[in-house]
Amino acid sequence: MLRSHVHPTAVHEPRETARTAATPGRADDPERAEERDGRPRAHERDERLVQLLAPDGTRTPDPEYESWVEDVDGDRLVDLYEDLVVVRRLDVEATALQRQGQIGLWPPLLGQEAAQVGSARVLRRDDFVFSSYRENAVAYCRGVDLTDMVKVWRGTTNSGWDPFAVGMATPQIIIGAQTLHATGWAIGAVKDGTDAAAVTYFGDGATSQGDVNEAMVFAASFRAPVIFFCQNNQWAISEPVGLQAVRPIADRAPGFGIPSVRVDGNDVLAVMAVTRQALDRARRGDGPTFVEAVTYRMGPHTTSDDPTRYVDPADREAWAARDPLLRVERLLEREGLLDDQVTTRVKQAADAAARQMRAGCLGLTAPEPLSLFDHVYATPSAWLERQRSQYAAYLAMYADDDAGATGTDATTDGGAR
Ligand SMILES: Cc1ncc(C[n+]2csc(CCOP(=O)(O)OP(=O)(O)O)c2C)c(N)n1
Ligand SMILES: [Mg+2]
Repeated sequence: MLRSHVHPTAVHEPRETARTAATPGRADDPERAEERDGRPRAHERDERLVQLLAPDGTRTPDPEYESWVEDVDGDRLVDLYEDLVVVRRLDVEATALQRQGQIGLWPPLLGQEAAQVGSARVLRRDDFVFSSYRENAVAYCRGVDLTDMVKVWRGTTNSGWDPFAVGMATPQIIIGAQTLHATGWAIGAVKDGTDAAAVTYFGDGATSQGDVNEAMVFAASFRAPVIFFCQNNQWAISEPVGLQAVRPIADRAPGFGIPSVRVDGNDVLAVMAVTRQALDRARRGDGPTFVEAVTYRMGPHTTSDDPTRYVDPADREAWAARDPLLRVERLLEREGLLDDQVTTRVKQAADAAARQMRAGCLGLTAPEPLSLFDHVYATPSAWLERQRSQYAAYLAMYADDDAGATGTDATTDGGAR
């Protein structure tokens, strides 16, 4: 299913070659075939996706990819299910914290849990993740502290956590910039003589950003061990993917000399399989891989967005039927692995995580506002000092107003559109 193999001459083969070679048993692209505006939409073509688990919880045979997850036994499936439930619960809790004015903004991941958990759970500790703002399930899998996850959104820190402690850089708001960091890190990993890989997460919209394209040029040239993991959630805020991509997004990578694969992003097993294959290539020295995980953002872009203004409810409903969590639940039911005990334990784990996140968030204390200037440069600069005193004068105007002076008011939009 890889759109091109490592062999450089294969990379430039016309796309039709890969299409006619589609393996039987692959699921059809889950998106709807109707056209609304007459434009050909990339995701409405006769494209195939790697799928191992159908929405009804039955397994989809796939000789090429099922071997990559043959070690996933019943216990591992239950663990994956727990991950999916916990990250969804955390997402709900963080959204509630924003609605209650405790954090300024939250970018929900509802619908994208399998894409994130499936890819993150197959990484090694010494691999390194460079993500956007939406990969909170990846952060959870990497072991990011739950309070650290919301800190930056509460405005009590400039940056959430120590990247080296968890092998994951803090979330990038500048669309696509993290892909450059990942490529640079991966080139460095080779120079260090390790077989660790970088994984960079970004959205469908980001693929039109210069940074992502530049990162792919360098990754291909240096055969950098980096996985470009694109979550095509169909939207870049309110812009549908079809507006910027007249061909599937995965088709872009072979033009750079990077093999790519489209996977059902709502299928945790298929995502694990393609990520493992890509990691294997990276570790063997065969360079980068581009993964397009076809999924759907079931919620708003952020808590500042109102998707009812641009999302067709029928689309949302169609995707709800392909819910990544439900299909694992159905698989577990089919295989007799989901009894009351498991359900209760998983629910308790999710509730406990949510409580922990909430308590941690509410316990965060606001930093002294002028400390913002402390870590900008190692040595003082007149320019920065001038800004500091201007800000001090500004704060003095609100000396009687606790919220304004201490920066604890998190009710404003964080501005991360
Ligand atoms: C360089 C840059 N341009 C524009 C923005 C504003 N912006 C924030 S999110 C977003 C859409 C990104 O869409 P996509 O890459 O599909 O990721 P998703 O939010 O769907 O996960 C835009 C344009 C930004 N943060 N950075
Ligand atoms: Mg998107």
